Amino acid sequence: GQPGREDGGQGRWFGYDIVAEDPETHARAGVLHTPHGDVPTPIFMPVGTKATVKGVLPSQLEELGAKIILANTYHLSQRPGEALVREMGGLHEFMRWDGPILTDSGGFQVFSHADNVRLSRDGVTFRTVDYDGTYVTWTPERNMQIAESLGADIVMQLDQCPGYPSPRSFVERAVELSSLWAERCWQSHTRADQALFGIVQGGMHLDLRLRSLRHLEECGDFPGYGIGGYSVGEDHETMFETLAPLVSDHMPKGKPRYLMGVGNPTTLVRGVACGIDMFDCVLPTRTARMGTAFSTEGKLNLKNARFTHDHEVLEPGCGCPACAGGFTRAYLHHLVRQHEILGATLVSLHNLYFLLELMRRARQSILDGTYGSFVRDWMDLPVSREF
Ligand code: PRF
Ligand code: ZN
Repeated sequence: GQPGREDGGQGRWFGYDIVAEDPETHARAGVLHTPHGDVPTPIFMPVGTKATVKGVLPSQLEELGAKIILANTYHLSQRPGEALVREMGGLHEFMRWDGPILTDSGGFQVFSHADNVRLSRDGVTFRTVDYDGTYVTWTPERNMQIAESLGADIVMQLDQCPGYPSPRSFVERAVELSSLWAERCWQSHTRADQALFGIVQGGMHLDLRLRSLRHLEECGDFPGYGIGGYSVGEDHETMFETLAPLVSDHMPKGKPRYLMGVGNPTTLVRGVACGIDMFDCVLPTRTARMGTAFSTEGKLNLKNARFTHDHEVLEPGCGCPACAGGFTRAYLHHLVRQHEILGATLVSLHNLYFLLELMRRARQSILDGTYGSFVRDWMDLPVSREF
């Protein structure tokens, strides 16, 4: 059980209010209440895996309008270790970001960063390839302990995310394990100032997705749900075939829905239409470090020689520090080619702003009841064909 969960009144430490529903689509605008402040939804959450959104100051994140950021339990438990973070006053204090933070369990990172991964009903054992190569065993209880030491506002259950394609029996087993772990995370989670989200798995099988959701609803009263196991190699249409009915017909309406690891602008626009409230992805910052900027014209690969003499900013009219500051594509082309740190920072700021602003505009259009035409307008832009 979770102490403090009963308080459903005003001033509660966690809760979700729906403010408006779009008449044409399943989109909703809401407010997520956390101990570190309110989060308007739909929202994009910048990723700060190792307790830093790479190359960007917390004050700059605030300036961009970021309301909540991510960090990762797997990486932080390896370095500097959750004990150190706790000793330093918790994640907010350690990284000097006083807004809401969500930590992912690491259930996903284990499969992408570790090797010799062994699964059992009791948890997961793996070798930490990118750190010291030692073996680590995580039970759901141990994973919750780490999450509680880090002290984020929202924490995710330990889960297993199968790749695509995977045999149905493999996905079924992942649903079983994730359900079992959800229950043990729920039972062992003790921090009253932290919301624990369950995660729906089930690959591209709607019946397995529904089974996963039902298990979660049976094992606890999760204040929100992650939707994992998408954007793992499938194409857009395959993804929306099961995602759309799962979210709009089956997920409980009054709780936030978080589509994990998805940051493609077109998927955000379409996901919001299905009723998704939260997104995160390394895409804006990772592509920025490789010299690629988002724009309504499509992706701009700034390394390309065609930008050598380009006097334009990345996106005319954009309010980000790179564009509003007048930094030209020619200058960014130069910085990126020379591997100058400022190039990565400026393009990261622009790309993050692009997704944050996209979700702000989406939210406004839901409030106006015009989200259907917002989606159609987006799909007419060249950028929608590139992402
Ligand atoms: N599970 C967890 N984190 C994730 C995913 C998942 O399935 C994904 C899949 N797109 C990204 N991040 N715990
Ligand atoms: Zn910009």
